Parts: sequence; C-alpha cells; structure tokens
Amino acid sequence: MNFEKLCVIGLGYIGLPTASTFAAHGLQVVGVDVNPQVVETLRNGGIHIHEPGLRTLVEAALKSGRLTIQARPEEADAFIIAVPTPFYEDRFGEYQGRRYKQADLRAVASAAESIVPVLRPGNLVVLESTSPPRTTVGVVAPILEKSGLRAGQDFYLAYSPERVLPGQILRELIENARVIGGVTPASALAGRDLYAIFVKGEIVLTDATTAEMVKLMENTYRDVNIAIANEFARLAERFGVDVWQAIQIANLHPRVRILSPGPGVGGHCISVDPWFLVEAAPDLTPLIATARRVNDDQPHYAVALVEKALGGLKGRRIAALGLAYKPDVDDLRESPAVEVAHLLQEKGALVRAFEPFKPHAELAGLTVVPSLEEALQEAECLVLLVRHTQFVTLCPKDIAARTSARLAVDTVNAWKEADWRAAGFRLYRLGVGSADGSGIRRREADG
Ligand code: SAJ
Repeated sequence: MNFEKLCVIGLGYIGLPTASTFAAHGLQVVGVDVNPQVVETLRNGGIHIHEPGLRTLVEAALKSGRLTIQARPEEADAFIIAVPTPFYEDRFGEYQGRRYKQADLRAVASAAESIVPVLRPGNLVVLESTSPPRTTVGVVAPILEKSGLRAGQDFYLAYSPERVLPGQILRELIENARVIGGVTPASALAGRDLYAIFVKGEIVLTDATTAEMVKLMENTYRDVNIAIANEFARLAERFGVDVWQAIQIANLHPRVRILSPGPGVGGHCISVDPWFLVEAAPDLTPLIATARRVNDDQPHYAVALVEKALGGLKGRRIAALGLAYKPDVDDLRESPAVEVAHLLQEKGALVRAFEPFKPHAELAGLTVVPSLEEALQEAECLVLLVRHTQFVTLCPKDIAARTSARLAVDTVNAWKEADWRAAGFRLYRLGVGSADGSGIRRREADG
C-alpha cells in the first residue's frame, strides 16, 4: 500500500515524535490534538514536551510544510491514534474484596469518533495507545464502523504498540522491533507498509489482540520483576544482608537477571499497564495484582527507612534529592520520589526537594527548591530518591562542606558507604540490613 498523507491524533510523548518522524521521511502529516494549548504552542514554534532531539525534529517538520497542526482530523490515507489511556482516579473495580484500577478509554473512543466523518474506503487506522486486551476489536472497530464501512473489509484496522523508552524515543522509534496486529492479515500488511517508511527494526505481524497482549506483557513482566527485587530488599534488611551485593552475585548465574529495588515504580507505563490485565481478568491475575501492590507500597517502605534512620520525622529537616520517576529524565508523572517527599511531609518532616531536571517544578504541598545549595541549607538528613548521574557522582567531602547534615539515606544504591563515612556521614541504604536483623545496619557495629 502507498501512503502520502497521514493524520496522527494525539500529540503527546508518542504522537508528536511519530508525526514528525513520518514528516521527516516525506509523508504529508496532519498532527491533531484536542488540547487548544498544545495546538497553539506547536503552531507558534514551541514545544510542550521534553525529549532529546525532538524540538529540532518538530521545527524541521513544521518548516518543511510536511507537518501541520490542527484541532480535528481531515481526510487522509492513514490515521494513527496515540492518545493517553490513564486509569480512572475515582472509579475502581473490586474482586474478592480487593480493589483494582480501571482503564479510562474515553480519549481512545473520542479519537475514533473524530475519524468517523473523514474515514474513506481503503484507509488504514492504527491504534498505538496502550489498551486492555480486545480494545481494537471491541471498542475502536465498532466506533469506526458507524461510518458505514466495515473494519477489515472496507478499511484496514491494526494495533501497533509503542515500546520506546522515554529519553531515547527518537532512536528507539526507528531501531526497535515493531509489532503490528491486524484485525485481518491484510490490515497487518497495510500497517507494515506504513511503518516500514521509517522503522529499521524487525516488523512482526500478528493479530490485533495478540499485539495488545504483547505490549501489556512486556511492561507487566518488568513490573513483577521489580516487585520481587523490592521484596528481596525487604528480606535483606531483615536478615542483615546487602541486597545490592546479593543481586550482583545472583545475577552471575547465567539464567538469572534480577532488577533493581528502589523507592517504587513510576512513570505512565509500568505503573499503569499491569492494571489493564487485572481489570480485564481479575480472577486470573493474583500475581500481577500483588506485584502492583508491592511496588505501590514501596514509597511507604522508603519513608519507614528514613524514619528509622532519623528516629522520627516530626519537625526534622530533610533534603529530598530527585523527584523524577527515573534517572536522568525530567518526567515527574506517577513518580515514587514525589510520593516519598509528600509522605515525609505528611508525617511532619520539613522537606525541601530538589530536581535538577525540573528545578522550577510546582507541586502542590511540596517545597521545591531550584538548587542543590538551597536543599542542603539547614538539612539534617539527605534522602536520595533518584539515581540521576549528577547525584551518583557527588563528592561526599564536598557535600560535607556545604551542609551541616551528617546523615544520608540512599534508596537507589548510588553512594558508596566507605566514601560517605570517610566524609563524616552516617549512610543508610535501602535494602541493606544490619547483622542483628534490626532492619538498619549499625554504623558502630560495622565500622
Ligand atoms: N525501576 C526500578 N527498578 C528497575 C528498573 C526500573 O525500580 O530495575 C523503576 C524506575 O525507576 C521507574 C519505573 O521502574 O520508576 C519504570 O521505569 P523503566 O525504565 O523500567 O520503564 P519506563 O516506564 O520508562 O518505560 C517502559 C519500557 N518498557 C520496558 O522496558 C518493558 C519502555 O520500553 C516502554 O515503551 C514504556 O514502558 C511504555 O511506554 O510502555
């Protein structure tokens, strides 16, 4: 199939890079977003998301005239839906007395609705948004068929998940393997023709529901494996073991690859997607649901560690280092670091948080300071929450000269105990237990 014109609906973290990459490869692309602010920002040459290299790509696409920005879709050869699928904040399902979160598919449904008036025979529609199994055939197809055209007969319909890593989106978009699931084999082939325009990785064809499952399985697999790492950290603390060392040794086994514990699992993918499987089949997913709960509980666990280290939180002055959901990105969505900072504050601590990638972040109820200096001022305790490179490489002696704090808690295995001790600090590390099983290694005991 030959494609000249494409509509990309939803210009967020995935839609905007996808739209501009297609434009850079010669397609005429209409980028559509229902948010008037997004449309205005892009039309005025601005950009509303931070991703390395994206600004340059978008600018070039707009300048070439191959990317235009609109509020509604128009006729095209193909349509890509790349809108968010969050879960409801205020609506839960329940299975055997336990609550689970539910996917909010309203943005997907309204994106599909907006295509109906402009859908023509022979068009291709691709859903990219992460969605519960059977969304393509059960939700999107019936909406598009309001046009009078039949999915798989009169137009092609496919599901193709994005699998790119924030921070590496532009490279991974092109290089990663791409899964395309069609509602019919011909739909999958049409999808392949579209993505082959820029994808260099392998393109694997399957059916739509398999492709939906693949995406959810990938992120769920990661979530469950992080949950077990977090449980190992708890066990290690109880049994007087250094979990980081134990993991390193276990991972020497050729068939073992344990992930890293930490203050929790955040971002808009891994902490969300497993719920889509739980919601779709709560009777079949006790492990997935439990893993989610273990990871959701991990910020509380990190807070308990800080509380133990300080011997109480009320009125204690804490410098929280890092707010992003993971290292070296500026994304604060669903961030466990933000949750830890909030929880510390709720328990009476006086928190000053510093996020080097978003020094001016505004978070209700939290004092965010724009420099490390300001965070360190008057702090009694440093709590490291994100493994940003610039925190890993901090020099403890230098820090000792800039703060009166002599206590530090590392939740991400970034700091070496000996170095911090030499600089006069007591360092507590998540996942590192004392020999007596009290949960915290005693400095005097291991000195
Ligand atoms: N984390 C840990 N321990 C680890 C690894 C990660 O606690 O060993 C935490 C991170 O700090 C972060 C969260 O998990 O809070 C998620 O981070 P991540 O780097 O694992 O993943 P994301 O959410 O940035 O991106 C994931 C990727 N999926 C997989 O690696 C299977 C990416 O490829 C997907 O495209 C993306 O989800 C998505 O959009 O679904």
